[in-house]
Formats: sequence, C-alpha cells, structure tokens
Amino acid sequence: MKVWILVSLCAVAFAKHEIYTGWKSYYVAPATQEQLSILGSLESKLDVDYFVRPRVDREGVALVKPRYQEEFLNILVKEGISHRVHSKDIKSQLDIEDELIEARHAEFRARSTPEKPYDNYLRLDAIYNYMDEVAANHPNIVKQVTAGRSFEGRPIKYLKISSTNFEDTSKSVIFVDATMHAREWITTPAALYAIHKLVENRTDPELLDHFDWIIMPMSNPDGYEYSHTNERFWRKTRSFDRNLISFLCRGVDGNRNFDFHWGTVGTSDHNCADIYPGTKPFSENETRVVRDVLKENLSRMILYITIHSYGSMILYPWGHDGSLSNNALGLHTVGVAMADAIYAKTLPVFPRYTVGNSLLVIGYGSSGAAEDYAHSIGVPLTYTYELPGIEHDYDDDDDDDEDDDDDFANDDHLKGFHLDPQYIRPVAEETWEGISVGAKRARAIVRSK
Ligand code: 0X9
Ligand code: ZN
Repeated sequence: MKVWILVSLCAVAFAKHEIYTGWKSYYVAPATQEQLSILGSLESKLDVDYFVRPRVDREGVALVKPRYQEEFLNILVKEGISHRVHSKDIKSQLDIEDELIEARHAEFRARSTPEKPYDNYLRLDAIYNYMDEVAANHPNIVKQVTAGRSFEGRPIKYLKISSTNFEDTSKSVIFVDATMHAREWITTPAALYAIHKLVENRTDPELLDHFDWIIMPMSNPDGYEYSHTNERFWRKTRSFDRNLISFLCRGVDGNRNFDFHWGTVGTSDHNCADIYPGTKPFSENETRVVRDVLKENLSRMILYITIHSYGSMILYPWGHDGSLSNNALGLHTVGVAMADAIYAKTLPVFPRYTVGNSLLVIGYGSSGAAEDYAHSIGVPLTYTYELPGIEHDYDDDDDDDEDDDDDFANDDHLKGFHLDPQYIRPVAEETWEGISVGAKRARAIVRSK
C-alpha cells in the first residue's frame, strides 16, 4: 500500500508542468515598426505569449510552444528580426521554481519560524489565513470585508485599515490591489507586506493619521490557484458561459474588462486569447468587486495602485491612446517620487524603474484597464505598478541567432515571472517605499489644489 502511495506521489510530481515540455522563450528585438507589427501578428498566428512586449527600442520576451518554434524562428530570420534564447527549457524553469519554493518552506520549518506570505509564494488558503489573523489580532484598526465571490466561488477579500473606522471624512483613502493577472505571483506578497507595515509593524504614524487604506491582495483567486495547480502562466479569470468555446478556452483578462473604451485596443475577440476582454464591460465578478470599491470610496480616494508584474515600471493614464489626462503633471510628479523612493531602497540586481504614460512606456495600447477606468471616474492619481523581474543574461559573444544555447540561457537561474523567492521580501520592501511615499505626495498635491 505504502509503495503505491509513493509511486502515485512520484507520478504526480513528475507530471507537474508536463504541458510545458519543450516550450522555450526568446528575447526579440525589433529594429523597425514593421518588424514590431510582424512580431505582433505572431501572437494570433503562432500563439505566441509575450511575457514582455517588445518595442522598437526595447527587447521583448516571447514564450513559444514547441510546435511553432521552427516557424517562429524561420519568420524571425527571414524578416531579419534580432533574437536570442531567453529560456531554452521552460519546464525546467518551473521545476527549479518549485524546488526553490520548497527549499524556502523547509528553511522556515527548520528554524521553527512561521513563514509569512511575503517570505515565499504561498497558496490562497495561507494568504487568506494571514489576512484573517491580522484582522483578528487588530480589531481596532482592521476590518476584513468579503466583497464578493470569484466565478468558482472563492471569496474575494480586502482589509480596511483605519485608526478612525473609516469615519473621519477629512482623511484620504488609498486603494491597492494585486494579482488581477494570475501568474504575477510577486504582486500579492507586495500587497500583504503593505498590510504588515500598516498594521503589525507601524513605523510611520502619519500613514494612519492622514489616510484610510483598502488593500485587496488577491483580486483573481481562481486564476491564482489554477496557476499553481495547472498552468503556471495562466493570466485570466476562469469564467465561462453557455458558449462552448468559452468553456474550452476559459477566462477573461481582468485588465481589459473595465468600462473604459472597452474592447477597442489591445484586446482580442477570441476566447482563447490572453487579452480577451469578456462579453461586456464588468462581465467578471472579479472586476466588479474592484469597481465597487472604487465607486464606494470615490469622494475620498486620492490614490489607486493596481500591482502587476513584470518590467519595473510605474504607468499612468491614458493607456488606450497614449494621450495625457488633465492631471498629467500630478500623475508624473507623484509617479517619479514613488520611483525615487523605490530606487533609494532597491537592490542592484533589480532593473531601474521607468515612469510614464502607460502606452508610451509599455509600448502597446490597451483598453478596459483598471488604472484608466479608476482615473476616468475621478480618482486623481491612478497607477499600474509593474514589479521587477530579473533577467540573467549570459550571452557574451553577441551573436543573434538561436544556436548559441551553450553560451548563455543557463536555465538554472530563474528569470522573469519566476522571481526567486529570496527576492520576494526585498521587492515587497521597496514596493512599500513607493506606496507610502506615493500616499504622502498624493496628499500634498491634492491639498495644495
Ligand atoms: O497589459 C496589461 O494589462 C498590463 N501589463 S501586464 O504585463 N501586467 O499584463 C499593463 C496595463 C496598462 N495599460 C493601461 N493602463 N491601459
Ligand atoms: Zn498584469
């Protein structure tokens, strides 16, 4: 009996990430607009998933399934698009990620220290347990709200943190959410660390004296769990409707589902696409919950930050057409102050943040994004944070072709979305610097008006 249990456990362990066998990722560097649009067309043509979207002056990272790799490379060579391997074996990256997460769990067990959810990538129940615990231990300043349920019925929770029970209307409200995109695991620890600093380890009294806080560390719990159990690179929700295709290709991109120029830019009508915006604005329980928080607190909300990854960017509206809002000066000033605060705390391994208009900085337009919607309904300062991912580059002979697997792409280092768990706490700490400085600068700006 015991042997069978062991055999089954091994089978499960080996089966993990099996669907990613043979997948590779490539850096792609278009030199012209034309090359950029060819790369864009490969998304639907060859089912390419861009971890980082290329721009003419910036390398992107493309995830390519085995059956399309030959054609992908042929097109790049034919079109003269510069490229090189990013990860030659995605599955091994995923296995390493699992091992590092497990090793970190073991470290905490060995030390008999409780593992905090900003020390490692934890599953939903542990994240929710932490929120329950914080709320139970600090009833005077924390109120936990279950705002709704995800498509699969999981609670979507946030903490309201206030020294005056949200009753002092002279205070400003700050709203932070995370993990709208399931695979962006680093974002939830960053939001949870903000809770820790506001409640358990308060070092700056001003933050509760002047502000009421709403922190929603997990806006897409179904997608998040699915990215742990089935597909690590899952991005969307897990919803479907009566349409058979929607059942076969589930989910909606939450950050295309808000009611702001919905379905017009940077979206795809195909259910299977990662940027599918849904059948209508706010079709998703998960985005309605965020919308309701924004609306309910609109009169006092001065700052909304929706945390994503990766790319080390602080983005502000408008992201659908690259135009600037009437509050562009304020958006830029506070954006730069937040990036400076992050920079002052950062580690040398993290890339430096870029601040600016969403479309111009990230290099593509997108409609239906939370940051734009929040600003359009009247939140004066709204940002998408793209937290850092680390790209190890071992290419020392500068050639562009795909044959140089031996020179670099040492896949024993984690890259991009697979941010090594040892970096979770440093990222959370520096992100907190950005959020807290953002709150103070936002207040100074709003009061000076
Ligand atoms: O594309 C997105 O949804 C965000 N980037 S991510 O890599 N996390 O997917 C950026 C959204 C910013 N766009 C707008 N504000 N329109
Ligand atoms: Zn995202």
